[in-house]
Amino acid sequence: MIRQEAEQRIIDLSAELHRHEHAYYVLNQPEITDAEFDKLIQELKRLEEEYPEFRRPDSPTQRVGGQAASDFAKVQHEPPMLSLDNAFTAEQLREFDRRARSLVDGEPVAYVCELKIDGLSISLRYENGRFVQGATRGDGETGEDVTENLKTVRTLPLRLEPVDGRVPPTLIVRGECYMEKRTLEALNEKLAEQGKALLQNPRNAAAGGLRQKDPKKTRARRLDTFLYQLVTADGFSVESHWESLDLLERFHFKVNPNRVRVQSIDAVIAWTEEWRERRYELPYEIDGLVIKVDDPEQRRRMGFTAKFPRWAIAYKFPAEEQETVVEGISLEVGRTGAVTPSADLRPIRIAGTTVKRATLHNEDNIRQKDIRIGDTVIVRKAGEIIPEVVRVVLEKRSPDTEPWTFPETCPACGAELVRAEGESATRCPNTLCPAQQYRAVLHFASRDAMDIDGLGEALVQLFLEEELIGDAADLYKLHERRSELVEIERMGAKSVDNLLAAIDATRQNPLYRLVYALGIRHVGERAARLLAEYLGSMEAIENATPDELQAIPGLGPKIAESVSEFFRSPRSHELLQKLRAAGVNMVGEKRTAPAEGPLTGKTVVVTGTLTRWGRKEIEELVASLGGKASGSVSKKTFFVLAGEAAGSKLDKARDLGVPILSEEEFLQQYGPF
Ligand code: 3BA
Repeated sequence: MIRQEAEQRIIDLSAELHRHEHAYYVLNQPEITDAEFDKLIQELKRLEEEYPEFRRPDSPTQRVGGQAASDFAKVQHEPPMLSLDNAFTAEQLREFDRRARSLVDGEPVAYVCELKIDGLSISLRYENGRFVQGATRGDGETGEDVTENLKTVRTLPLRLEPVDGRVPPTLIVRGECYMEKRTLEALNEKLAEQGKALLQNPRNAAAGGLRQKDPKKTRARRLDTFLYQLVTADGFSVESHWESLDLLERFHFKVNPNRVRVQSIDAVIAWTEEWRERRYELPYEIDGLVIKVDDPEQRRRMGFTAKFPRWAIAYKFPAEEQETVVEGISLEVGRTGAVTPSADLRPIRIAGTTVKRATLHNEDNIRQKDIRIGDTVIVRKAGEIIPEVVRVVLEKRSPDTEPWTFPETCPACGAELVRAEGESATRCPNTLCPAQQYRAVLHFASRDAMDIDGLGEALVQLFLEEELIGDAADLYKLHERRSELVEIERMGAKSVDNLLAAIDATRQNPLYRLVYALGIRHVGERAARLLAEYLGSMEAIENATPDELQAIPGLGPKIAESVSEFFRSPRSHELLQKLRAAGVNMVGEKRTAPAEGPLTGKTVVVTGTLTRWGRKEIEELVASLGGKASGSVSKKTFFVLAGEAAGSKLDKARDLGVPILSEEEFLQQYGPF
């Protein structure tokens, strides 16, 4: 075959395969058999290998997944991805409708009703018809770049189907990435076999799938998409949201077919009633419905509150409740020693899944509800939330049940449990408790912490039981015991070497990962980054006083106290000493010292929505003036910067006599920026 012919054949094959993918995955109407499809893909692969210069990034062969990402780059969402206000009852929907109509001078309002897919929101970008970037929602302003992973999602068009013979130069579309129920069940069966933690809901499954470092793993998760919001399509005009959904379909996006446009809130309510039962027929989970004003001009007039558009609302179905029996109450010891009770239940089906356990939260909850072993109880499961026991069915209580009392000793180590004054949690005070150690090592190795590939629940348990490790720092000495590891059941030489290499690589991790991995109470990833950035080394963090810690912008007294407490413990010193000796990186890029400026030493509280700056931006701006942005108003607050729809913080500021500045006043006094 000559070069030119090859190029033409590659183009033709790509077009044909794109067509078949759409027919098969999006429309569910295959035109050829799987075998025929495979044959075409194989031919294309061969040609592209022979003529790599003709391979395009949007080729159907590229769904296998490209380069593995080490860390996901941040993506700024423009405009930000909003969130939705909730309604739980028909009356709340009527209230939403009344308000919507009053905002457009009593005009009639048409609504589009959609299913609310339980998944992870994503934003996709196409340039000249090609898929160039996909990101998760994140906090709405910044998400993570998961382009390579999204390319493996079979329903996602890698190139747009032209509409009226053309594609927009830029197209931005948003929607949901999700996993079908049976895919999730199959995956959970596999995880259970491997003794790993199960995925709680489709949202976690999608999030986990999209955060795989290796796109091949994402591909294996068989994720899917529904798109529901056209943000930009230069040169294409639509008169309504309803029309934009049709346009998305014509570009070959997968749009949920279960949608209606209605002229009254009564019709909206009828639709919610229809789906209350029908939702269980769907192959995927929905966590409600979304009701949206159809007319873009009306939307514009309705505008936004601080957090939500006033032209859309999520309707949540009432949580499903079922009756079952408490067969036992078991305790779990967490990483920081908190002991959480949960009910072992006679298995029941709730909202399409089997439920065997429900959280009992804490001692007071059990006492207040007087939950006893043997009781018949009402269990509720609502969306993401772990099932919980709502109440006991007292009529069914047998006379020989006894009130349950919280054990006095730790189920894992026998230490006497303690409950601090004013706290609801019961704790095991023994930092050497094997259950805490287990959780601590697991946390240390987890993805957002040190990220040790291949070290999961089963192995950590095994290593602790076999006394190959006593704490997380011992992981770095495992290489000395390679031969013992190889002997261990199920671990071949190759997987041992992979694990040792993975552990070794984490010695060079950035400082914030280690800070987070220590598992200090209240120190999440954000606080860990702040500590690492502002103090620059583990030593500086260890030696910082609570006041110095609190001076870090964005770090509150609760975290500061917790950090100090952690480093006061001899146990923590020993752990850090061992980590240091193992050559784990303890220094980071230090941020330049806080700027000197008109706000030096002052604390400012920002509340409400600002028009010029996002949350992070204003915090940084205040920091660049030498000040610190804090979350709560006190006597010491220098001033409150109030944006739109500011709430209770303003009242508090007025009460305390703290000055309140509008955005304009702030700009006048401290600008120009
Ligand atoms: N429609 C989720 N937000 C949705 C565009 C608005 C919106 C959703 C929706 C704000 C679903 C909030 C996150 C977000 C894109 C912001 C839907 C669903 N519409 N059908 C009105 O099916 N889960 N979620 N996503 N922008």
